Amino acid sequence: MKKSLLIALSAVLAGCAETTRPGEDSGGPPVGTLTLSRSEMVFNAGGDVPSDRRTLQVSNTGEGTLNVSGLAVTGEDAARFALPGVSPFSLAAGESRELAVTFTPNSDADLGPQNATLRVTQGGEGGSVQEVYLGGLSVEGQEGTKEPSVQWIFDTYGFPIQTGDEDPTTSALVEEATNAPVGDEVVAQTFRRADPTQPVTVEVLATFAVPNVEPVFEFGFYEAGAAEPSLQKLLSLPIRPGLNGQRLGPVIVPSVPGAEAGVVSFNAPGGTFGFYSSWPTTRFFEQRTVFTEDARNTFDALPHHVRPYPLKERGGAPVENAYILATDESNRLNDYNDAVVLIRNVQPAEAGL
Ligand SMILES: [Ca+2]
Ligand SMILES: [Ca+2]
Ligand SMILES: [Ca+2]
Repeated sequence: MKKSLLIALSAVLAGCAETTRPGEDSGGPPVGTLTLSRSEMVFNAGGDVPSDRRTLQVSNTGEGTLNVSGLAVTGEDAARFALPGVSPFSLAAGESRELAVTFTPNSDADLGPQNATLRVTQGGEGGSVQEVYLGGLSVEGQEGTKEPSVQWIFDTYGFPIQTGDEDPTTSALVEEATNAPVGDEVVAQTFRRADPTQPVTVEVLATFAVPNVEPVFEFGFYEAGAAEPSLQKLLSLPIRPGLNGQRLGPVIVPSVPGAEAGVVSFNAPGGTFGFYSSWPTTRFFEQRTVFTEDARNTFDALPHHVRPYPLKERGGAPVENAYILATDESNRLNDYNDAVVLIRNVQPAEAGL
């Protein structure tokens, strides 16, 4: 009785294994599916931070065993990136593993953006490969003129956008303060939602600001037109971990529900709106708020403190309805690297007040 039950069960199991599912080779056992948590990773190091370490999650979202047979960094600056202590490994169905990836610039000799590619190979010889873009920014140090230029920040992400900086090796975007657009910048001080059925998303690409006052900054939107704008906070940027206020891809604390992987979504108002950042530091100024609308930046006679750049993909193609806002929170250094924020699903509404 028991024996026949076992045989019957074995037959059922064998039947399952032999079932062909859509997308699988007929007749083979179920295979693992390699899923990576990100397709790009950015790093910055230099000054007080000799090396930067970030994590990549590797998951097996298939139904069989996943064999990760190769992890290789290739490209011109491959030697700056490493996966310490990692060798080929297997994951059972549904398992995942965090991999540490490090960026360690060589010396002051290679300041600036450095790029490589992480290739993750699944299976045996001729197995499928997935790639992760690696961008590392080697900085001279922290704060003041040791910070990187916005051009180097864009270059590290691989975005082929010209900021208009005549010398990307120095932190200042413009040598002389000006209200005029520079480089690929466009005139856009207020915005509308582009696709009204989709949310607007906000992602902090970088911040190089005063790093030791909590929070480094807050960021949000407001409906345009009111004399006293009602500020709607979307996120704040904590001073930790590490020097989070001097960082590419910093950690954020969302103020609204529905944030995923550092991207905050919100349902923008039907009319026009602007974006703001608030800076609590009293070291150089008193708790200032900086607006995309020049006319609201009454702290400066030259009030153009947010420069919008249309996003371009790594291959050079423009990305519709996506803009990077480069903000300068003071009128000391003209660096515009204090908050570099990517906004998607917006269109410029008007040139300004
Ligand atoms: Ca410069
Ligand atoms: Ca600044
Ligand atoms: Ca700065």
